[in-house]
Amino acid sequence: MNTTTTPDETSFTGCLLGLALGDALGAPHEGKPPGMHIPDCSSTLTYTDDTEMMINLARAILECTTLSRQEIVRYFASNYNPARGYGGGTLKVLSLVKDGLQVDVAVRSVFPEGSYGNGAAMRVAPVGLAFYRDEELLEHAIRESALATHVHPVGVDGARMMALSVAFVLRGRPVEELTEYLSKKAQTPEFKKALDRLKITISGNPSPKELIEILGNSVASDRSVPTAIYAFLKHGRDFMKTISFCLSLGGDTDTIAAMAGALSGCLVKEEGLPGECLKRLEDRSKISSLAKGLYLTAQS
Ligand code: F2R
Ligand code: MG
Ligand code: MG
Repeated sequence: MNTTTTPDETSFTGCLLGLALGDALGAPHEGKPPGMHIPDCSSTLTYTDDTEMMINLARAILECTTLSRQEIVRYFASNYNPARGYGGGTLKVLSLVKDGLQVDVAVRSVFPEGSYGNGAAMRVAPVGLAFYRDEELLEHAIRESALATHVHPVGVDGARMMALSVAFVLRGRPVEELTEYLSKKAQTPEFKKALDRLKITISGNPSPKELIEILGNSVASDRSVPTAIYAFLKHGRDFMKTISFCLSLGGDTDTIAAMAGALSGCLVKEEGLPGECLKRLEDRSKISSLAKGLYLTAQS
């Protein structure tokens, strides 16, 4: 894979802390209509399912000798708090696996064709970090991490778009080339079309309402991952501007802000994240330690 620069540890911590901050700041506004939703760092920033799953995935990467969907779902199912606002399909998959059902059966129990929700994409950043140097390992890990809960091709492709974006930013590739790169990598017609729309939209200045119509703000992977990438491309060099923009769109604010926050955090590094908000982030030091572990894994 074409590596232009060697990232340092603070790109890794910036990425995972950026994801958790985006999730926690977006959570109070999830499901609201578009509007002026101001990120509030004045009290404890509590994360939701997006970050809980990211933490479990990072732990699986660091602790498993062979990274498989069976191992990954075991981490998800044994360490989840249903009160963190999980998607209904994912919640059911995790409870079935916890009760002993095989993962490949459980993942088709709610939606026979699998979930196209953004659950596999919102948590996948640790995969992009750990395997950014090796395309084959990266693709394998993306697939196994997605198939632990999401087997619909659109759910899997959303995770691919996010993890490939993290790896792209980490390798120091020019951000302006990201959409073209992803267009070549997209595997489903849904994502190919969404990326075509993104390419056209990025050069304009649509209102939040227009942007939602074009790219979406819902829990569907192809209607939220491109939106997060748009937010990153427009505002990613300023972390809080990126998050404020995501919140202004309404809809799946925690998840769109988590995905855009991971990309922005990777680019601006930990020092580019707002210190006052970081201080109040739940499990900050645990997330930081996981990111440092992934940094060591990526170098080995
Ligand atoms: N679930 C939520 N938010 C609602 C509750 C939050 C509230 N604040 C609270 O505290 O309770 N957010 C989280 O869910 C999203 C990620 O979802 P995931 O993991 O992909 O779940 P799921 O259930 O697989 O998919 C989500 C929905 O998409 C629709 N869907 C998916 N595949 C489908 C298919 N094949 N056919 C029809 N519909 C399908 C369903 O409506 C699923 O429930 C994130 O926003 C996270 O923050
Ligand atoms: Mg959530
Ligand atoms: Mg959400």
